[in-house]
Amino acid sequence: MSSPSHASTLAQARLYGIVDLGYVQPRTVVTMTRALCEGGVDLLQLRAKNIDPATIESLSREMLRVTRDHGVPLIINDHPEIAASIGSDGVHVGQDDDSVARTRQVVGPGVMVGKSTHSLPQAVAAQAEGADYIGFGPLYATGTKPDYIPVGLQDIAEVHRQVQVPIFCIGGVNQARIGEIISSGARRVVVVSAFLLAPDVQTEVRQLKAALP
Ligand code: TZP
Ligand code: MG
Repeated sequence: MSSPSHASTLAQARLYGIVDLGYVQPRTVVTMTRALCEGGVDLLQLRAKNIDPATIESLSREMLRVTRDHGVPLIINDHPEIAASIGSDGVHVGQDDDSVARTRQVVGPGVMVGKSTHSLPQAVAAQAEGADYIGFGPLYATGTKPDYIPVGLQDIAEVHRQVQVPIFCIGGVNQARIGEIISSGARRVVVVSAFLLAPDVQTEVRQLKAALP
C-alpha cells in the first residue's frame, strides 16, 4: 500500500472518471477535468494512448492544477515516470505493463498503484501483487476498449469476496445500467464515454453519483 492517506481516499472513493484522449481533444482537457471534478468524481485518470510522452506530461501538469484545487487524486495511465516527475497521486498499469512492484520502484512509496484486471484470477493476482486498487472489466462491450471480451456481471459478487482492495468495475458503465451493476454487487465504478460524450458532463456525473450506494 502506498500510504495511509491514499488508503483512506481509496476506501471512500466510489466514482472514478477518466479523461481519455480518444474522446477529448488536448485543448479541452482542462475544461473537461473541471467539469468532471465539479460533478463529483472521487478519482480522475489521464488515459492517453498513442500520444507522445512530452504531450502527456504537459497535459497531466495542467490537469493536476485543477484536480488539486478540487481535492481529487490524479492518476496517470501507463507512464510511471511521468507520474513521478509531475508528482501525481497515482499511476495505473495494465496486464501487459510492468509489475506493480517495478512500477512502485519508479514512483516511490507515496503514490498509489492501480491495475486493470479482466477476470477473477487476474483480480486475485493483482491483489497478491500489491495493487492499491483494481479495475475489473470490461463488464459490457465498449468502444473505449474494443478488443476486449466483456466479463459480464456474474463474477462481481465473487470478486468482492476474494479481493479486499477497492474494486472499480469498468466498461460500459452508464446511468441506464448502474442499477443492475450495483445489484450485482459492485460498490465502485469507472465511467469513461458516458461522461465524456454527455451533453452536460457535470450533470451526468452528479446523476450517476447519486445512483451509487
Ligand atoms: N478498461 C476496461 S473497460 C475500459 C478500460 C479502460 C474502458 C471503459 O470505458 P467506457 O467508455 O466507460 O466503456
Ligand atoms: Mg497500460
